[in-house]
Amino acid sequence: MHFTVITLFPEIFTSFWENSIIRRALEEGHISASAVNIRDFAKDRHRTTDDRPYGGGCGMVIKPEPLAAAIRSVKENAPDAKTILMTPQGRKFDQSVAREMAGEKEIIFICGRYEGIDERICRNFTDGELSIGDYVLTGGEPAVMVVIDAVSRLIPGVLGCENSAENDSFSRGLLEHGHFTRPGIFEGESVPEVLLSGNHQQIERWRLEDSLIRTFLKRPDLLKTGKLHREEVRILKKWQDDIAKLIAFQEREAQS
Ligand code: 4FN
Repeated sequence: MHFTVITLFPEIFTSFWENSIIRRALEEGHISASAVNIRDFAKDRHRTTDDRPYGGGCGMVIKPEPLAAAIRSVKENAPDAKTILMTPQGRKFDQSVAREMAGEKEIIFICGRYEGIDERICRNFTDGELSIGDYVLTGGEPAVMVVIDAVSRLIPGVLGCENSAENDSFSRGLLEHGHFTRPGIFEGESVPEVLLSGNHQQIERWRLEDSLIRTFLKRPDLLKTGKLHREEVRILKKWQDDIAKLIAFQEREAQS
């Protein structure tokens, strides 16, 4: 997979490329990535990349000519690349979008700054618009990092098998169970006993229950979209029975 980011601030990405998983993926050749400076494609004496908006108002807009030149230049070496504009107006990014994108060969991301980019670029130079969520950002760069991080780890070979993308519970639509490491007792709180038992079947069972209950309590919306395994539905049923028994007991108490 090759990622190209078109931005006014390519320096923002230098430490990102050098970081952990992305860095190893780059070194091992699973992905390649580059940041392209829009300013390098501004041909006037001052290398202007932005201008005042037609119709007035405050703020600046990224000019179309240098941005178009940057996109064309990148596409010369990547004619089949998908060009994605990062914008709050885009399709909402999530794990299923990440999975779709991991199947692409080359992706070009365009980051906005200031008030945004000229509308004619949005219309004629991009294949899609993508948003990481509903909040105000000062630029699309952090959004691109989110997307590249999430997509890269889905590319075969990028993760070791110890934390392969298939295995983690979020890829199954559940939150992660609690994690514990040494010491066994920390400031008076001990690790759940089952995790010390060495009984792997019971440990897996505890982790699944913990994942399920966390998801139910913190993010019940996640349980409405993903399909649960039979075992998971059984666990929910067990809780339902336990709660029903508690309620029945309390109602009997109230009567007597
Ligand atoms: N943001 C909203 C409404 C109006 C404007 C913004 C906003 C950066 C260039 C876009 C934001 C959020 C998620 C890119 C937000 C994203 C951006 C993203 C982004 C500078 C113009 C801007 C959604 C709060 C109603 C600034 C909300 N994912 N404008 O943030 O690029 O990718």
